[in-house]
This record gives sequence, C-alpha cells and structure tokens, in this order.
Amino acid sequence: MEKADVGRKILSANETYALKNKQLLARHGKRCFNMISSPGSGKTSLLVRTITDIGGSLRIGVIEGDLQTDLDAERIRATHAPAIQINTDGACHLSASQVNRALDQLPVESLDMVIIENVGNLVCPSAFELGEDGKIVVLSVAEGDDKPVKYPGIFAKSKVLLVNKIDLLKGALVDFDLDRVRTDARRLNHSIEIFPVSAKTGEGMQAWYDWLKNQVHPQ
Ligand SMILES: Nc1nc2c(ncn2[C@@H]2O[C@H](COP(=O)(O)OP(=O)(O)OP(=O)(O)O)[C@@H](O)[C@H]2O)c(=O)[nH]1
Ligand SMILES: [Mg+2]
Repeated sequence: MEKADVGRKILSANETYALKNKQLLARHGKRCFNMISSPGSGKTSLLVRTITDIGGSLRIGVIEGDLQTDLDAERIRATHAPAIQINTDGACHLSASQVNRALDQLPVESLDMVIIENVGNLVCPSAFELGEDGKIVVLSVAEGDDKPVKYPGIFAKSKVLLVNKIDLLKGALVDFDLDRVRTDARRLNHSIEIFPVSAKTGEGMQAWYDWLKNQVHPQ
C-alpha cells in the first residue's frame, strides 16, 4: 500500500469514530469543543479559570490529551469538574477512537458541554476530527504574532481564537502586535471569534464566557 493510501485509511477510520462521537453527543444534546495550541499556551489554565468562574451555570466535563502523565486532569479535577486523561504515548494528536472511550467514562448526561484539550501541537491535531462542534485555537502572546500566517490550517478551521497571556503585554515584556494577529486570522477565516484574554488575571475572560454560554443557551 502506498504511503498516501495508508494516510487516507487512518483518516477514514478516524472519521468513523468522529461520526460516532458526534451522534452520541447529539443524542444527549451536548456541545463539544476541541481546544488546540502549542504546548504551554495556557489551555489547562484557561479551562481551570473558566470552570471556576462560570461555576454551576455551565456544567463542563473535560477530556485531557497528553503524551504522558495525568497532571492536567488532576488540575481540572481540583475544580470538581469531571476529567478523563488520555495518554497518547508519543502520538502528537488525539484520535476520535480515544475520545470515544473517554466519552464512555464521562457522565455526559449530567453535563452541558465537553471540552477536549488536545495534545500541545499546532499542526497534527487540526487534521483529526474528534466529533466536536468546533475547534478553539489558543495562541499566547509569548509565541509571537506570526503564528496565523505560519500555521494557517488551524486558524482557518477554528471557531474561536483565544489570544492568551495578554497580561505579558503590559510593560512590553514581549513584542506582539494584536492587530496583526486579528487581521491575519480574519484573512484566513472571516467568521473566527477573537478573544484577547489572560487566564492569570482574568482580563477579557467575560466575553469568552458569554460566547461559551451562548453555545448552550443561545440568546
Ligand atoms: N503570564 C501568564 N501566564 C500564564 C497564563 N496562562 C497560563 N500561564 C502559564 O503558562 C504555563 C503553561 O500553562 P498551561 O495551562 O499548563 O498550558 P497548556 O497549554 O495547558 O500546556 P500543555 O498542556 O503542556 O500543552 C504555566 O506556567 C501557566 O501558569 C496567562 O494568562 N498569563
Ligand atoms: Mg495542558
């Protein structure tokens, strides 16, 4: 079998499970988002702050993907939200079959929403559908404002861009042109919602919470 055929076969097996996940979530009437970024942009910090601040008004369950350890699931569980950890053992992305097994272990019926924190990587996870309603890309200001043009795929596919760590912009600790990121991301994806936020200070987070709540209870 040629390399391209093997690649196509892996993707189509993944699509079968992605569809199963979509159907399972739709049967329960639950929303699901797939959070993707480079390692360390602040995905888990954003989730911990979001779950803590939103409280009981939006019941969020989390699926955590990492190569090793259950450190991130432990951080989520400390908020009392349910979290299932998947270890990919070297793979650079989550697969839909792994998410399918994790969904079996989550109390999906008692939740409003499942958020999947994908393995830290801006490239591979964007090629694997997991059955989500949308992707959320996180870019922290310390990574540089050229990322939308250098890694266009994930910015083109995402519903939301969270620009995290904006607290670092104060005092010019990093050079980052937010307007450039807005322009470049919208050139790739005119409908992408962009929220500049800080998981550390809470700045800008309310607009993100409003978007999230609107997914479950549209105004
Ligand atoms: N200054 C600042 N630091 C932040 C912010 N959000 C996260 N951090 C820090 O960034 C580091 C990485 O945060 P994580 O939440 O673990 O990032 P992650 O994207 O989940 O990382 P991986 O799961 O390893 O890909 C930690 O030291 C956080 O304290 C923020 O808004 N501002
Ligand atoms: Mg994390």
